[in-house]
Amino acid sequence: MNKAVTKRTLPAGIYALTSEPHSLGRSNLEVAGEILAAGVPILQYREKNKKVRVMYEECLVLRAMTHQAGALFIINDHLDLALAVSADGVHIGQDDLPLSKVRELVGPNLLIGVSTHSPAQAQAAVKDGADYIGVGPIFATQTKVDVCDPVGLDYLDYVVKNLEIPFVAIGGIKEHNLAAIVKAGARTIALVSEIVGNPDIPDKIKSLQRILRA
Ligand code: 3NM
Repeated sequence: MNKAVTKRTLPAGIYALTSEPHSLGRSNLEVAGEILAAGVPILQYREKNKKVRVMYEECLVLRAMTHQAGALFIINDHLDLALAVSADGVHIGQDDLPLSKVRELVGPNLLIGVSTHSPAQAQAAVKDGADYIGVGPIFATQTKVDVCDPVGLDYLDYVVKNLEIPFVAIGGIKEHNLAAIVKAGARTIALVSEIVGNPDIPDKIKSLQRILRA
């Protein structure tokens, strides 16, 4: 695990996710290189349609790159991959293996993040020992195909006011609505298409960081 980050914390700032289908023809490695060079503290590898061997090869390289950059490296869904490349964490959804089983399999040191879409799901994730939760989709998104309707700022507000667990706001977050998310109390903010789908990733990240700092 990244030495600067202890378990049960999540760095503030941008939480970037890969998505090669949205990356304008660029590879995950190329996109990740630009994201990490811009100082993004968390990178999640999220690919839905690649063969496991291909993902493994990519994640080996991304693990080395994130180490070099001092960023957290989290893998979506695949706990075998997370273990195989010594990622910092694994991120699971509501339809994946139960959190208690994932914890049993990965041990105490891997961060486990859980996507949640309602107060009941958030409470369950806290009770079952998640290290952080995803809170979303705040706004409509085309990036995740099987996701529920947007939960809006109300659910974010619930988490901010009622739960101690670290969380990341996600879903339809763009430069134009980022300030509203920050104002609502989010410190760590996940964006997929707004970053990987931009022709000028360094410039886009600079603009996002400016809003986060303001
Ligand atoms: N998880 P974009 S929404 C991966 O609500 C993911 O749990 C979500 O993509 C959730 O930033 C989402 O392009 C996709 O809208 C976010």
